[in-house]
Amino acid sequence: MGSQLNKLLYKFTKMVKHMDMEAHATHLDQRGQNSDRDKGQEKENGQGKGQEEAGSLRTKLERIKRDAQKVRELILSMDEPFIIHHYDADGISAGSIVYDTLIKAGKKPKIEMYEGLAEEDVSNIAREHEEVVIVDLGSHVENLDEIKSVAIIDHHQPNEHAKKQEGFFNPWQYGIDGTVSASSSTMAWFVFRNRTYLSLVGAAGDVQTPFEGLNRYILENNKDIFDVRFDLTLYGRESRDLITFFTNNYEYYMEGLTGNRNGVRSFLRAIGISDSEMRKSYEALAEEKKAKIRRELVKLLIYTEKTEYIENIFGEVYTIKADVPRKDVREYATLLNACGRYKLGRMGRSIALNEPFDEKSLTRLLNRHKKNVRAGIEFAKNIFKDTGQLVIIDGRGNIDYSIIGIVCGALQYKWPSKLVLGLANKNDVVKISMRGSFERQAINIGQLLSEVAEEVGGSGGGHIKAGGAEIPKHKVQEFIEAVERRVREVTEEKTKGEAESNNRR
Ligand SMILES: [Mn+2]
Repeated sequence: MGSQLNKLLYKFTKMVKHMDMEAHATHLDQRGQNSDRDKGQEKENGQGKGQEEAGSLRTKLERIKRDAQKVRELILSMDEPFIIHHYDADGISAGSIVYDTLIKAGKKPKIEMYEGLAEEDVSNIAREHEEVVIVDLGSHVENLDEIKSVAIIDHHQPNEHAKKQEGFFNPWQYGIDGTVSASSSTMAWFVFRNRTYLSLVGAAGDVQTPFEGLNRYILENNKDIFDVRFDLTLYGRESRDLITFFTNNYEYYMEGLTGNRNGVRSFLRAIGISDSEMRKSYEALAEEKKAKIRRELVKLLIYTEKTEYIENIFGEVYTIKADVPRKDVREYATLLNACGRYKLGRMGRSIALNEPFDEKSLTRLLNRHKKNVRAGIEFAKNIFKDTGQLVIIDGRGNIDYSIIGIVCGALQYKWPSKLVLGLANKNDVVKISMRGSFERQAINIGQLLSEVAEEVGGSGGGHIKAGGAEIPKHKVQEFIEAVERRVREVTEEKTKGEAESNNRR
């Protein structure tokens, strides 16, 4: 055990030293070259990971660029297009790329934000508008042909009807996975090559970091716009004070720090961070202090035997070089998501397009959001039910569906070996959110939700550690039982597998 600890310490000290060197490199290009070297020759085809796709992406890119040109021509041939975009950061970013391009081209576009697009919405739109651009929506409806002239820029898995539309542009057409490698903003960028910074803000909003595929292509080919470096990936490097930055990191539970302001304060004090520095953001600190924090965090994680977190809390971070409201692409996306969540499409687009906006009303909005989340968390703490495999937070009628996922995520650290499942009412369906941690890695939450939701006549999806679904109201009990059954199966298989490998030893 002792020698293993030394090995780990050696490995991570080297890693952190490398980071320090990188941070000290004054020449920006040098950083670029480092990351190019790591990526080998894959720069051109935009493939950071997933080597198997590498060769073909170059040919795919040719087709993508050609089709992007066609969609561009179609949209620019419209006189008064009606743009519809989804209500999250990706939808707002992609919609803003399209809107801004059309304004610059002297058109008179109208634009509106939608929470979802049902077939009756399409019919209504078709009655009032002949020229329509649908962004980050529209790949699943069956009646797009009711609209006289329509372009669809999206990354959701499309149905056959959508694929047949002339102005349809979607990464799945090229065999590219739209859940991880390209967002709607990515696709909108390929169409218009305008407002480049928004392409990856949208992708970050859809949790597509670390960037690969088409996102990587944009990153590697726009070094004047984006900066990549290796650093702490915890959320809030730019907008949170140091204490909040570590206290509110619920993604990776750190002994003595997560959820513990006093713990964080004494940790920071012990490593030589002054009280006034604690009030600053991580990004605002002097380089040597940041390096100190990184080194001490690594030590802490080694001593608390959470070494598996080290590779997760350090990674690529992406910033925008221009003067924008948030430099970090994830934090920029958070601003847009907040606007979307509170139905402030116009404000979201203003922020996306870097127009002057009312900073005060944004602060008010963010505070209102924080207050809602805090109230949701307090409520959840009192009513959660622990069923053994799952912790269920039934927020129906009490927690808004737009924050149920955040509430589950914020509390998940309390039950590191369980899955947290949240419920909230959303119009005439029930919204499900699920969060889980590393101990549950055998379960892919996105996949689980997608399968079980379908079984009960709903739909769902997501990522390994987080996912969501929408199911019919009367199917909640059936859904929960099916999830528990599935979790039990996987856990039993895993335990069996471990027992077998122990026997072999
Ligand atoms: Mn999207």
